[in-house]
Amino acid sequence: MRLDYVTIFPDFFAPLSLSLAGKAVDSGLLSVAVHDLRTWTTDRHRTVDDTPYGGGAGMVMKPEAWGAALDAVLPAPPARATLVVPTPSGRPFTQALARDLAGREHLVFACGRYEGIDQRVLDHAATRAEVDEVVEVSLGDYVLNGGEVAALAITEAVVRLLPGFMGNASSLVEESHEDGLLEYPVYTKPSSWRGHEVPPVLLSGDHGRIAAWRREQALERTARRRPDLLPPTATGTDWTIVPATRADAGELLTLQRACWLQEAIVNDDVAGIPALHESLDDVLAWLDEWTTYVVRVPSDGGRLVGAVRGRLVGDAWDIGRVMVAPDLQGRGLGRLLLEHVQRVAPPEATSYVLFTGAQSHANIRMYRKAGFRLRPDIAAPPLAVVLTKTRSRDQRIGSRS
Ligand code: JD8
Repeated sequence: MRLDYVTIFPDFFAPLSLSLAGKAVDSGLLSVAVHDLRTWTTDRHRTVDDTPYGGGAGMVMKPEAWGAALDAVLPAPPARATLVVPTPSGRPFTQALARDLAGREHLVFACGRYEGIDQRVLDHAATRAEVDEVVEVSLGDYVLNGGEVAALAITEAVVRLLPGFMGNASSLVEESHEDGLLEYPVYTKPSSWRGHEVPPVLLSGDHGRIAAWRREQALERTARRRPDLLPPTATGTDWTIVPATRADAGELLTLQRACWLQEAIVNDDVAGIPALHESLDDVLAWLDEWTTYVVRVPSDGGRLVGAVRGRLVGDAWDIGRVMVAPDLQGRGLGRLLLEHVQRVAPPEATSYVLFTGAQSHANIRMYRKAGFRLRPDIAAPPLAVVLTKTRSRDQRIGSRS
């Protein structure tokens, strides 16, 4: 693979020779060249920027030097290169894009500064025979001062995927974002450190249990930190679980009234159901007290179709307000919400507790299927029943990470 960088700060790429790319160059896997854009300026001040047409703050990078630089750096047809342009307005850089770029022969990074590069440079590049694609890409939703840092990060993510580069290719498979989940927590010797123990399952030698535990940890961590990464359920509906915000309060109030009207009918009890008597302020108030998640359907205008909340009471994770829009019930969303709220419980929680209407047989079935058991020995609100579930020690340890 060939990598070219065009920048007004060539020294920014000195680390390339040090890092992994350096080794790849030594092993002939990679050829790298860094080019100073000012090489292609024609005035004695080596000017690369000017004021923006249409006014506004800052300066814009002029097209002439860029055009000349790309003339020189792009390969001669029929060879082609991919022009990679880091920009905050680019498509998100992902592992999938890294894999895609790693499959290409030649990448040319155009590293902008100031307010950015005159758009005509990119529009013109897209028409050139020696350019197979102009990839405008963003490293993330924050603002940097230029494209160099992004180019370095993209380089590392791409080069390490090159065949024959990573010592043991197998380790590439198990990584975050490779299987769509975040990584499970990792441990090494000593098994006890400053009063912190390694999860016993990892010392068990039982590879089946270890694999299951790691999968559970990856799911739990992803659910807590990146619910947006979680795969849609088997029903294929693009449900996305996200932390609730105060902006959700109105829709939450509407949904809970719809859901608990059903409960009131099957349990023949309107007066005794708090969810039916709450105001918007009540919902806003409990949103501050409870850890709450909502489900929205992007393909349905982001409609709020489900929710669940949890809070720690003593050492029990108190689960409540499991809501599914009436028209979407029976498709597994309730189970998904129940799994999610269990995963995000803090390590202090040694058990889960919830209650539902004594006549809410569908709910009770779902909870029992999820491992909860009825607790007639625990006092329940009028016309309701309590169910609890013990939490495994490994689940608790894992939720620390
Ligand atoms: C390229 C100029 C600075 C950006 C005015 C600050 C990527 N994830 C990312 N955040 N920022 C960049 C990025 C920023 C750049 C350039 C990439 C070229 N700037 C500009 C617009 C607002 N200044 C990036 N990838």
